Amino acid sequence: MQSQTEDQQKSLLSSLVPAIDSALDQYTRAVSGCPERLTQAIRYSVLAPGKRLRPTLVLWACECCCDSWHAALPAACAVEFIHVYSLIHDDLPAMDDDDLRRGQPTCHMQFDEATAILAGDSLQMLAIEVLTNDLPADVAVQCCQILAKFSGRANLVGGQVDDLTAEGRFGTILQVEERPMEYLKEIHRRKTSALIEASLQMGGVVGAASAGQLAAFSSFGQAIGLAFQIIDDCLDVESTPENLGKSTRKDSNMGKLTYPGILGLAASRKMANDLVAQACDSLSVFGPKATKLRTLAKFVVDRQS
Ligand code: GRG
Repeated sequence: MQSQTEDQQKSLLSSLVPAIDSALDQYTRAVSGCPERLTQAIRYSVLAPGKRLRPTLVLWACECCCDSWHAALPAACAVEFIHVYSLIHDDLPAMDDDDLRRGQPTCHMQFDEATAILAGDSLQMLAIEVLTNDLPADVAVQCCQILAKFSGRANLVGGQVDDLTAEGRFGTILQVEERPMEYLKEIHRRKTSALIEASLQMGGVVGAASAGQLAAFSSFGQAIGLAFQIIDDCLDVESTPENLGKSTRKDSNMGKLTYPGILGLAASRKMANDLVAQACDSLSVFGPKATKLRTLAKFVVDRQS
């Protein structure tokens, strides 16, 4: 991995994007009964240039277990649909109130609030539809269970509620001042790491992973998820909207709880690097088969956008 140049690393990381984008395009085409405006809003947000990090994790986790990623493409798209729904809803005025996402106006700015809410709603159901239509029944059930758990009230949505609570949105801020690091870690475990862990679990399930392999994916997902969020916090301070395709310095300007806010930039980046090293160690059960996942983990801390 160390001998790879940055260009080789980037081309490996984007190697599955054309296959993922083509499947996302197929799954979001107009269907009878879906109003044209809704199809447009869904496709506007889904097909915008995202990094496709989560679908790539699904596919490589599957490949680690059964030497091929193709069977996991429906699961990869399902995770991306949930991710995009969460971005659309997070950008709404009632949540983070953002007007730029993936380098283009957010869904509610391009269309309107009601359409953005409904596009997000549709994407949740599209994820379930794709899993149950295009995977063998037993695998589909397990993938639905994983996705429901990690994107539901105790994880993605719960993490979002606690994040809003930490902003003081609902009145009293509980426990944040006494234990800011613990509170922050717990928010990000649910808001960011959960969907990353779900991606690896779903890829593993499609690839018929053993219990030990699934446990290794969980440790890896939790560690890179936290590292990903720490770097996201750092980039919010260090980067520009042109580079990130979304607004910057919003968190620090709002006095939001962030890793660089608590630890400073250098210590935050060190923490992220330590987490990535720990994540890579947790994949030892796969040996060289996990080289691509290890490369992706390194990208999480090296990324500039
Ligand atoms: C609305 C239920 C609900 C949850 C919202 C997605 C989210 C939770 C909040 C957005 C802000 C944020 C800091 C999320 C953490 C996860 C994250 C960094 C998302 C962005 O993921 P990328 O960088 O995005 O992979 P792309 O556009 O590349 O797919």
